[in-house]
Amino acid sequence: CISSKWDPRGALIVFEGLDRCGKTSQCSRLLSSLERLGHSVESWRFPDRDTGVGQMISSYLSNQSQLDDHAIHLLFSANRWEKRSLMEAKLKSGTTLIVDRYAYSGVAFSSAKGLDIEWCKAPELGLWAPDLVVYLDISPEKAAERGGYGGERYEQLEFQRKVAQSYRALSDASWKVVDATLPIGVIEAQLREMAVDCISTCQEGKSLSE
Ligand code: DGP
Ligand code: NA
Ligand code: NA
Repeated sequence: CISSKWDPRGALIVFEGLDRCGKTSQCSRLLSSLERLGHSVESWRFPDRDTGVGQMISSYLSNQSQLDDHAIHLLFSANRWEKRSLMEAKLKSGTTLIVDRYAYSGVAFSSAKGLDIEWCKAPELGLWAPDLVVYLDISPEKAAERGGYGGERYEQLEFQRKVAQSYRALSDASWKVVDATLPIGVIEAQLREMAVDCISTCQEGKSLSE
């Protein structure tokens, strides 16, 4: 724990789910509504494809390069580590971060390939722990029906079924599971309420944890 118990700070709000669950558009809606409410907030996503490591990940995802499953796992993790100190600075300065995918994606996608789950978790240890994890829940079949996948490496029904199983194994009672098949506006309202609650808890001085 690096911050005094009483420091008000921004909240770390993480969104997880299968590809095509609607996370990305819900993150941008949430960003706008929190901004309208006057919160200091930024929207982030992992992988962050703009860094050097992120470019290697992007090339792997678009099948332009091949990498050992362990090696790519460590690159995804490194991509989160390279943003850790900026994340800390933002949170401590009172900015809330809405994050589209985080360490849970790392573990869910790599363990879906058959890598040992404990091995997958190890490089993620020490990243900032989210204050709220929202799982946008959709069946792999329904997700696949949504306007087709973009054609990246993991966007295949069989693999997404395995990812769904991995997420189930990873999730705990603290996760907020939201039905991703509800109307967009209904989901948006649910997420806004969860986020506002979470932000006020952090403003009351919840300490950052690893
Ligand atoms: P996105 O930009 O959210 O569409 O993510 C790109 C793809 O990479 C998507 O299929 C999810 C997957 N992914 C995201 N984070 C990780 C990670 O840390 N490890 C692995 N293996 N896959 C990830
Ligand atoms: Na994707
Ligand atoms: Na996405």
